[in-house]
Amino acid sequence: MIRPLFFAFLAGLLPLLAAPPNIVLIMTDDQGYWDTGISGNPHISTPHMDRIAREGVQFTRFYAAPVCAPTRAGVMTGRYYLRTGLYNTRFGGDTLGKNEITVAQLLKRANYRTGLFGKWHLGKYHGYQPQQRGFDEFLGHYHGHIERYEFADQLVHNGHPVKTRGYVSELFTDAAMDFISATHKQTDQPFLCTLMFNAPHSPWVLDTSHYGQPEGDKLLTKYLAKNMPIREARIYALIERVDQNIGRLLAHLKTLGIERDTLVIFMSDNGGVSKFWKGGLRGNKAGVHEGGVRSPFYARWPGTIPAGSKVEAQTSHVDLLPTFCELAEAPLPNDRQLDGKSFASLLKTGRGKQHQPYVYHTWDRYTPNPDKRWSVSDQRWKLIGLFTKTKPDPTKWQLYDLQADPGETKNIAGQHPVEARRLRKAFTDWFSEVTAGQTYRPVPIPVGHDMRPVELQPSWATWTGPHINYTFDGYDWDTIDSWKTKGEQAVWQLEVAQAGRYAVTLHYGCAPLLAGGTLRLSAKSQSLDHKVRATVTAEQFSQFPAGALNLPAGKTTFKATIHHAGSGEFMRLNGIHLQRLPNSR
Ligand SMILES: [Ca+2]
Repeated sequence: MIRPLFFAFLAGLLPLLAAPPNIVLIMTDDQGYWDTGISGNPHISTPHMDRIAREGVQFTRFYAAPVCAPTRAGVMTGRYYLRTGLYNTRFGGDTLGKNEITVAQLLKRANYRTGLFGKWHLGKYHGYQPQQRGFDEFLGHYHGHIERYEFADQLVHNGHPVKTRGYVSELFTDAAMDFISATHKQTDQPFLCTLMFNAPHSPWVLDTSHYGQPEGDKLLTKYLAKNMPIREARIYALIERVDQNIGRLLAHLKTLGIERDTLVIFMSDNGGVSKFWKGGLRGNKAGVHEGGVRSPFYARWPGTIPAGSKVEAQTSHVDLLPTFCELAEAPLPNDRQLDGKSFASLLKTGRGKQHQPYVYHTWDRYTPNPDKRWSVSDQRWKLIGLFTKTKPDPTKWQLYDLQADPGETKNIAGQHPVEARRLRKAFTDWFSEVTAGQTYRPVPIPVGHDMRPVELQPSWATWTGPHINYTFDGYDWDTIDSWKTKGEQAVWQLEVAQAGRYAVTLHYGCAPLLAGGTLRLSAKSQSLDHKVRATVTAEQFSQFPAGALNLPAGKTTFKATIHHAGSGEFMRLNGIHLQRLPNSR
């Protein structure tokens, strides 16, 4: 009798003795809750995403934020984005505050090796880049999206621009697989591998090929044959292209013999943009209805998570950090409020009916606003408010019983005023707390930390004048344009690391007949003038050295002003590069 008892005792200890798992976090970009086969979608084929759910657990009420960067901020910090200084997906507001601590930093302290492959979208300048926020290895892009998916543009490796070839979903997967192999074979460390696909975000580019029919075209042909609009067919094809790569990654873990030591999570970063089949959910990305915020969430850890299980408790992207820290035995930061709560026990048991008492959403591109586009849900009820112009208008609130009506079709706010008031109070209490002390302005651009040029991007500027305009065209391709008259101006806030002389290089296009104006560049009391030159056409951006300015250390305002107007549109300014000159003090 002693022996079985003894072994039972040992078996009971085993989970306690188990080493912290490797963690592979796979995130897609703009994939809807409904864009997988296992969600019931009869049109899309996602066998490997489905397999993660089938061999593990599916969380049916897992919430991201309505848009990209807020979710990523929440995943990285365990805190709602409004606490982190981040408030936008553009205009420099897509920068994670410097005092935030990321899950990668915390897991590194627990001996994890950390990698991020793909989209970051939490800051591009010195001090804000992934390798400076806890990632040992980063290959990917800083911004919300890129333009070229094959021979991808805007990619960087640990702070340095790089050239790559091949299709971007394969490239990021290869990088993740190589990171996993190297960590497994060359170190005795566990790893956190975050694979952040930029697909299926717009501009919905599939592979091209010099030879034969590329894989993306095959998938596109398949989906077009189902009589869906080309936009939807592209999105489905992009998702299946990601799915193929998830298949390669899962096979790689098996080949290395580390499947049972590795937790694999699949999720999206906000609601879906596809509209062809939505499984009865309402809304899309950027909204606060379920379709805007509910994300697929599948997790597999063979031998630990019971296969085929489902968790219906509402959980949030902010729960990932505390969950990972619990699994990694990494202490949580004790000097700040976390919003997330570990769901490690829900993962391990594959069961759970309650987790987060409330999940909150709000999204307004420019200024966080407690009366515009907000929602709060508990396990059963959800209250939504939209676009009140002046003061809160409770008669416009929408209340849904998510258990009876997950499609949010019947507004029952009138029948349940007590629930509506309770939820509104929970939301406003939360909003006041997470926004306390925040200013929501772009951080000043760090300049002069090393000798490399720093680009002052159009989207980080503020601009004034009757004609001047900003054109969003994919971050690195944005311009300040349409300006015409003397005094029209773009302004950047800088934080100069080291006083010195800085070369100023302008990147712009200017139609031949419109050249000849003068741009004045100034910082503090100095300025230099640049006579605008023609390019072949305004959409061709060339580099023009404009001279040098002395910049003092610390905060400085840098201005580009029309000093003499030309004969029409002044220029399309794509960026200004500042480069510290050698031996300058
Ligand atoms: Ca997104």
